[in-house]
Amino acid sequence: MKKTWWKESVVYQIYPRSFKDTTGNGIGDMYGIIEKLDHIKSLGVDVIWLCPIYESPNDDNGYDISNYKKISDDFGGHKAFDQLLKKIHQKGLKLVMDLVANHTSDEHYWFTESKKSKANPYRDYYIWKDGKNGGPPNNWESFFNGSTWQYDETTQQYYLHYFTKKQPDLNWENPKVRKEIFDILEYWFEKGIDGFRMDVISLISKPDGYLDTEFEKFQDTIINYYANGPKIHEYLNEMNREVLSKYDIMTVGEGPGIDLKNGPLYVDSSREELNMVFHFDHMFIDCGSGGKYDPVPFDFKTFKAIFNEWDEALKNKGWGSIFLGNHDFSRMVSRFGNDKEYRVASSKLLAALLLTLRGTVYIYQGDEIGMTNVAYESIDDYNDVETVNAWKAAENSGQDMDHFLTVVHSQSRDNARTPMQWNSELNSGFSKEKPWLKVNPNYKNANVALQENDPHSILNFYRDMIAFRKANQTFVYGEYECLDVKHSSIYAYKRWDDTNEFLVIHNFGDTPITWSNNLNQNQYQLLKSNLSENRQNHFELAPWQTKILEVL
Ligand code: TEU
Repeated sequence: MKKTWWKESVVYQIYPRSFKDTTGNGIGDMYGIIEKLDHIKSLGVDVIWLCPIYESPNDDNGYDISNYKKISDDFGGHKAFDQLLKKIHQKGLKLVMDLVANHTSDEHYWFTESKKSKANPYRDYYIWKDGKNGGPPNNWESFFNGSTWQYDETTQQYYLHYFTKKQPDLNWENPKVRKEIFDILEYWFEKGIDGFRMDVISLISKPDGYLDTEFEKFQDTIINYYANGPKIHEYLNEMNREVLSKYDIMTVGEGPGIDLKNGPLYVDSSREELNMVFHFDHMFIDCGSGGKYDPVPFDFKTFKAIFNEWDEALKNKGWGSIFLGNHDFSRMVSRFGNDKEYRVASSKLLAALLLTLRGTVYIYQGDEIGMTNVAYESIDDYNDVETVNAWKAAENSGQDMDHFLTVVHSQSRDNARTPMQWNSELNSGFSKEKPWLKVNPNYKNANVALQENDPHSILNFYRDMIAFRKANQTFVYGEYECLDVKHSSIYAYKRWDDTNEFLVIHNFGDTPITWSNNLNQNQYQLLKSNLSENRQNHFELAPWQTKILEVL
C-alpha cells in the first residue's frame, strides 16, 4: 500500500453559510473561517473541505453555480478567499474545494446562452429534447421531486435537470464542456488549492438511451438509470490525464449509486481516476420504500456489514472515505447515537469509530461538539429545497402533515445546517444579526466555549483521538477485521500491522454489556476509553462506551 498525505489526513468539512458570520448579513463568510482557523487547527486535522463558495443564486445553497471562477460576495469575494487560502497554508493545513460539474445554475452564462436558440454555440452544453404527447420527453423524476424536465418557451424544448429546475445538467458528451470543466480545475489548482470533492460525479455520464426510458419505481432509478453511465470512467480517466495527474492534490468523488460493485472502479489507483469516493450505503440505511422521507429504523448489523464489505472491497486497490455525516443528512449523533441521555458518550463513541477505521476520515462541522438535529415548529422555518419540495409533495398526496413534520424533524438536511454553536451568547456566537437559518435551541448546552477547557468534553476527546490516530499509523494503514459480526449492539474489530495490534470495542446501546467473544482479557491493556470511569474487566462496557485495547 503506497503511503500518501491524503490517506493519512483527517478532513474537516465546513458548510460556510453556517460556520461564522463576521459581516452581519446572517450568513457565514470566509473572514469567519479565518477567525476560527485556530479552532480547526486545534483539532489536529489536516485538510479543510469547503462546500461551494462560488457565485450562485442559491436555489440549492451554492450547489447551483453561476460562475465557477468567481467567489460569492456573500462569503467575502476573492479578497477574502485569497487571504483564507494563504492563512490555511500558513497553518500547515490544506484546502479542498467543491466541484459541482454535473449541473450549473440556470443563471450561468452557458445556460442563458444555451436557451436563446437551437443554433446557439452553447446549445449543446446542456441536454435539450422535444416533448412527447404534449408532456415531457419521459417520466423521469428529479432528486428533489417533480419531473427532471423543464419546458422552455423560447425554443419550445425541454432541458434535463436531475436536481431543481434551476440546476440544468451539463452535457458531458460535448468535448467543449469537458474542456471547460478541466479548465476550471486547472484554474483553482494554479491558485494553489489542494484538491476537490466532486459533487454527484457518479451522474455525469447519462445512460444510453435514457431519453426514451420510462420507469416505474423511483427508488430503483438512481442506481439503475441515472448513476454510473457508460462513459463515466472514460471521462474521469480523461480528467485525470488532462489535469489531476499534474498536481499533488486529493480527489473525492461523491455519488448516489456508487456501490460495492462499481465503487472500486472509481478509486483503483491503476485505473487513474479518483483517489476516493463517498458512497451512501450507510447514509441511506434508514430509507424506506418511499425513500429518505419514508424512514425505517436502521439495522445495526447491516451498518457494520457495510463498513466490513467496503473495507474488504478497497483494501488492496483504492482507498476509502470514512464519514458519518455531512450537510445532506441529519446529525450523526441523532441518527447513529443517542442524542438524549447519552449525547456526550455516544458522540465520543462515533468519533472513536471514525478515527479507528481504515480510510481517510471526514469530520463534519459541529460534530466535534456533539451538535444534534433540530425540530423547528413550522415548515416555514426550513430553508432546504429538498425539504420544502418533499413537504409540498406530501401535501399534494394527502399525507398527514402533523406526522410529516416529525419526519422532517428527523430527515431534513437543515438538521446539519443550523449555525455552528460557538458559545452561549446571542445566536450561539455565530452572528450578531438574525441568522439565515435558526440556531438550534440547545446551543447553551452544546457549544465550543463550554467544552474548550473541560477535559472530558466531546471537543477534547476529538483532539485526543485525532492525536492518537496520528501517533498510531496502524489505524490508517493497518489491517481490519470485524469480530462477532452478528452481535446486535457491539461493534468490535481488530486493527493490526507488523508492529501493533489493537482491539476496538464499541457498545452501541443504552445498557451495559459484557462482551468477551472468548478472548482473554489478561492479554489486553486499555489504551483509551470515551468514559472516565473504567471497570477492571476490559470486556465490560457501560452504555455507549468505547474501549481501545492494545494486545500485549
Ligand atoms: O448531493 C447529492 C445527493 O445525492 C443528494 O441529493 C442526496 O441524495 C440528498 O441530499 C440526501 O438527502 C449533492 C450535494 O451534496 C447536495 O447538497 C446537493 O443538493 C446535490 O448534490 C445537488 O448538487
